[in-house]
Amino acid sequence: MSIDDFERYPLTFGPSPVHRLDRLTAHLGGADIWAKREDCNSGLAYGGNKTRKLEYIVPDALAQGADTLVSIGGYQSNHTRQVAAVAAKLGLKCRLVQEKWVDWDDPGNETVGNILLSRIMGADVRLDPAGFDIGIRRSWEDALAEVEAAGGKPYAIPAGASEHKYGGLGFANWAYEVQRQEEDLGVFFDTIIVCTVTGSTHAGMIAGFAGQDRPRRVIGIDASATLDKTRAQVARIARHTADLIGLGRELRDDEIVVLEGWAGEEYGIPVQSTIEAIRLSGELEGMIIDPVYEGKSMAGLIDLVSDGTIGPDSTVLYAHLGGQPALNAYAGVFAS
Ligand code: 1AC
Repeated sequence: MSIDDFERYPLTFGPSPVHRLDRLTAHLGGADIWAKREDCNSGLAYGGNKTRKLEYIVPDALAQGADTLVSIGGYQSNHTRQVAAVAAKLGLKCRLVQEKWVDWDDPGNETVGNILLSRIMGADVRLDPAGFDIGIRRSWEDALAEVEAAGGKPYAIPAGASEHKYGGLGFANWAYEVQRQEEDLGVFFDTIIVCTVTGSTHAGMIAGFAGQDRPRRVIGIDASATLDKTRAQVARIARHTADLIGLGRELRDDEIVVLEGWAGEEYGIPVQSTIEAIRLSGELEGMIIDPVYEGKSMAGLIDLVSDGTIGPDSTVLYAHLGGQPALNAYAGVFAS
C-alpha cells in the first residue's frame, strides 16, 4: 500500500502555499525560516489542518451512507469548525459536542470565532461542561447514540480527527507535497516545526517523511500541557499511519519528537511567550497565528533558533495549521 491507494475527496485548493519569512529570519539572525500555510489551504470556512485530514475521511463517510458528521472539541475548536464546513459542503448534517476544554472567562469564548462559524454553517452545536482531555469522550459517544436513536446515520470523527483510522493520512500526504514543493523551489527543509495536541497532524508528517530518502527532523511542540498523553498518542498514530502507507519498517523512537516548554500550565491558555510570538509574527510578517496552537509552536521555534538548538545552517519549515479564528475569544489579551 502507499498513500496513493487511499481515496481522497478534494476539499483544499491544492498544495498549500510555502513562502520564506524574510523579516522573521533576519530578526532571529539564525536559521532560514519558511512557512507552509494551512490557514490558506481551502475556501471552506478558512480551511486549516483538519480540512486536509477530512479529505481522506470523507470517502469513508460517504461509502457508509452517513447523513450526520458527529465530532467534538473545545468551545473554540478549529477542528469542529472545519467538520461543520465540510458537512455543509457535502449537504450532510453536523452534530458537534463543544466541551469546556479551556477555563477562559472571555464572554466571547462561547459565541465568537470558531463556534460562531460552526453555528453560521448550520451545525447543531451543544455545549458541555467537561474539561480538557485528548482521549475518546463519553459526551461524543452519547451524541453518536442520540443521532442514531433519532433515526440518523452518524459518522464518528473524534477530536482533531486524530484517533480516526485515517486521521494521519492527510499529513502523510503533506509530507509528499512538501517534497514536491522543495523540488520546485530548490530548497530542502531539514527541520519541520509543528504544534501537537491530539497528535495526528504531527504523526502523519512523521510517517510521510520517514519514507523519503533525505532524513530531517520533525519537531512537535506540545501545546496540550498533558505531554505524556500527547507523546503516546503521536507515537501510536504515527506507527499506525506508517503501516497504512506501507513504510515497510518500524518507526524508531527518535523519530517521534515532542518538546515541552511552551504550553504553559494548561491547554488553551496563552503564556507570555505565546503572546510575544503572536505579536512578532504579526508585526514582522503580517502572519496571524493563534493563542492555543501556533502561538505556542512559534514560541518554540523562536527559542530553538535563538539558542542555536536549530543551527544557523538549518532551513526550517513552520507548519501554520490555521488556528487563528480562536483569536476573537482572546481579544482582551491584546487590548493594550
Ligand atoms: C484539538 C483538536 C484540535 C481542535 O481544533 O479542536 N486541534
